[in-house]
Amino acid sequence: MPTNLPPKSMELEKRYREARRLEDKISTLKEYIGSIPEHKGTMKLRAHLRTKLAKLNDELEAEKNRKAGSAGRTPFDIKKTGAAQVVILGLTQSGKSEVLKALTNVKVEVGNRPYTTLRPVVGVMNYKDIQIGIVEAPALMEGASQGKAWTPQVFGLSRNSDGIMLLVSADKNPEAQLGILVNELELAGIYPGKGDSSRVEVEITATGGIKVFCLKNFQGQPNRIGEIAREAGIRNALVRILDETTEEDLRRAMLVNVVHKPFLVVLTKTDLVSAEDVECFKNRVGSRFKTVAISTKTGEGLEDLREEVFGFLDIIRVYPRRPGRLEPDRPVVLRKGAKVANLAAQIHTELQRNFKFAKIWGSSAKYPGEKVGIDFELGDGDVVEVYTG
Ligand SMILES: Nc1nc2c(ncn2[C@@H]2O[C@H](COP(=O)(O)OP(=O)(O)O)[C@@H](O)[C@H]2O)c(=O)[nH]1
Ligand SMILES: [Mg+2]
Repeated sequence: MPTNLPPKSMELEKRYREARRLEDKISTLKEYIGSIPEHKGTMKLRAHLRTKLAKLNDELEAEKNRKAGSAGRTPFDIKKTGAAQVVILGLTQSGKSEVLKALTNVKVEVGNRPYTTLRPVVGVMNYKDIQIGIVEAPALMEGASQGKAWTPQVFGLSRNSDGIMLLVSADKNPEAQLGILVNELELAGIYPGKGDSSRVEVEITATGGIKVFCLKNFQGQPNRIGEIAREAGIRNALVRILDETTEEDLRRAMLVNVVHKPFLVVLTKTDLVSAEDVECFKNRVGSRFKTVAISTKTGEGLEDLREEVFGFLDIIRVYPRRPGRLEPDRPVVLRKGAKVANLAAQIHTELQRNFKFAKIWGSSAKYPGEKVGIDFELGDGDVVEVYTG
């Protein structure tokens, strides 16, 4: 609490601290922020308080949702089913319900009317011994990130998912549809990319100024980092630049809570356009996103789609087998790049603690039953026996 604030701000700060109800906290915090003089010396405090305000608003929203839901839950509180969960996003009539039906055999209403699906609908896709949860989200509308209709919850669903399918119908300017979807997601801080890591991390600290790690990955002017931070109201922070990062990436990371999710673009209703149109779309979009073209009417591309839904999630299935047994157990789903250690930890911490060696069968084994250590990287479909001592 800086001492150079005017008495009015000090008074409001006290009222804010003493407020108990969430609504009161929010209203006094707003007044408090409004009362702080805007100059360089109060920039960090203001930024900090604005973040706090955003968090309180989120809490209030969650509380309201809890009260609104009949059994204390909203239709958007979807429990994860299966090894991973994928969300289907698209404008209305883009074929979302048809795709959900085709992938999961769940019964959903397919309508000629726009906006038939107002709540998320969940289905389960069985694929190669594992189950992947597929959720059809209500249609995304332009301006969605500004909070129209259900859309804040749709973004919540997307943030919590393991991957996002973007559906665009071939007969209605699919590139324009894709542009709207990607733009809306980016405004909501959801970017395409690997699920588990962002390229740049910004950790706000109390003192020490702006410290940068791995500057070599920064593609802009190094002296811009400090300026960008100041523009975002951040004076002290650890900035870790994990991979190639532009000034724009850094600015976003400092301004919004950015997450990265795998995106899969699905061109639907290909039966309504020519093969040329489909090729043209694939050529133009394929370099930016993984793209599959399908028709639920003719069944074209549906098998590819199932494969891609598994493929774009960057997961592998590993089959643990207890030593001495003939048959492996049910597969464990791990992130691509996972090691024997991750498998052992998933099965039982004991296995990891008392690990001696493992034996591997499958594509990543040099020969069947190869003996490997705890840091060995596993591949999809491997059978693994873990030995302890
Ligand atoms: N010709 C054709 N029509 C489709 C296809 N997929 C969906 N439709 C039609 O497009 C309309 C909207 O489909 P729906 O799955 O409800 O879209 P949603 O609003 O995104 O869930 C319906 O009239 C479907 O029959 C397709 O592959 N080919
Ligand atoms: Mg629908």
